[in-house]
Order: sequence, then structure tokens, then C-alpha cells
Amino acid sequence: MAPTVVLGVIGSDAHVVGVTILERALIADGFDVVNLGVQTTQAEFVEAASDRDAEAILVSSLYGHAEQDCAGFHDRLDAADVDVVTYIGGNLSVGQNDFDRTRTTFEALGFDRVFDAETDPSEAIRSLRLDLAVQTTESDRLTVRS
Ligand code: B12
Repeated sequence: MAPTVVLGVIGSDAHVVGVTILERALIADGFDVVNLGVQTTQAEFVEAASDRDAEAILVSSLYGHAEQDCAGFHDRLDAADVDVVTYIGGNLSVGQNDFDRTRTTFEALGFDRVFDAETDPSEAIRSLRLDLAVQTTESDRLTVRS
């Protein structure tokens, strides 16, 4: 089965272009994508990942409030017994001058990988293939290696 990936823009953030591009790229690469769109709450991410038995959650944030919006997110995932790979990307802090510091902040919040606003979708897909141990079958379908 193709791995299911939940994506969305967290909090009150309404920037829709990046998440739409990510969605298209993931679908083109064979992933099963649940795009929750903009202004998605933590609870909606957790519920979708649980309902769809997702392998990964990709959180997008552009407007500079990602740290506040993501506080406690991984506790919610744990409480709901949702065991997924989590990525976050976009313009994650106000100004985003020092990305190493930003990466450290979001890793401390529990994210497996942190991406800046220069990230090409192919980079996220490469990482997903690694982290989910995705393999391409002869029929060109993606499956998760058991
Ligand atoms: C268009 C735009 C808007 C539009 C959004 C329209 C819409 N519905 O999408 C409007 C005018 C509504 C808007 C509003 C605001 N905006 Co605005 N906006 C932009 C702008 C110019 C472009 C964003 C965009 O579409 N980029 C194109 C896409 C393709 O790129 P992207 O979103 O970065 O996504 C790519 C990567 O970041 C990455 N990525 C994104 N998410 C993820 C997630 C993962 C997991 C991964 C792997 C990768 C990834 O992959 C994507 C595809 O390549 C940026 C400036 C900029 N140049 O980025 C400011 C910008 C994001 N906005 C900004 C701000 C401050 C706001 C407002 C708060 C302004 C205000 N005071 O009202 C509001 C917020 C409203 C809200 N509730 O969200 C700031 C954020 C500042 C910060 N973080 O420090 C920016 C950076 C402008 C600036 N330089 O100040 N905005």
C-alpha cells in the first residue's frame, strides 16, 4: 500500500501555496495524501493521522507563529497513540535569520526533520523515502517496507 501522509498549515496561518505544491509533488510521487489545508488545529492533524493510519505528518507554517502553534503537539500525538514521522517546514520564525537555531527549537519540540522556506518538495520526498523505508515496486507503486 502507498504510504499515507497528512499535511496542513497549522494554527491561524492562511498561506496556502506551499502546502498545495507539496501536495501535488507527493501525489505525483505516488504517496496517498490527506491535505487538511490552511488553519488546521493540532487536534485535526492528530485525528486525521489516526483515522487514516498515516505514516507521516507534514506541518507547514509561514506566518512566524509556528513555535506557539506547535507547543504540545507531540504530547497530543503520544496521548492518541499516533506513532508517525513528523516534519515541519516553511518560514518558521519571525525573520528566520538563524536557521540552525530554528531547527534546534523545532527538534526540541519533537519534529523529526525541520525544513526552511527554500526547501524544494523533492528534498522532503527524498527524506520521506528514507525515513519511511519506502520502496518502489515493479508496478511503480510505493509501499512501506515491513
Ligand atoms: C502570498 C503571501 C501572503 C498571502 C497568502 C495568500 C494565500 N492564501 O496563500 C496573504 C496576503 C494573505 C498573506 C498574509 C499574511 N502574511 Co504573507 N506572505 C506571502 C508571501 C509573499 C509568499 C508566500 C508564498 O505563497 N510563497 C510561495 C510558496 C511556493 O512558497 P512557501 O509558502 O515558502 O512554501 C515552500 C517552502 O516554504 C516549503 N514548505 C512550506 N511548508 C512546508 C512544510 C514542510 C513539511 C516542508 C518539507 C516544506 C515546506 O515548500 C514549499 C514549496 O516549495 C510571503 C513572502 C515569501 N516570499 O515567502 C509572505 C510571508 C510568508 N507573509 C508574512 C506575513 C507576516 C503575513 C501576515 C501575518 C501579514 C499581516 N500582518 O497580516 C499575514 C498572515 C495571514 C494569515 N492568517 O496567514 C511573512 C512571514 C514573516 C515571518 N515568518 O517571519 C512573509 C515571509 C513576508 C515577509 N517577508 O514578511 N501573505
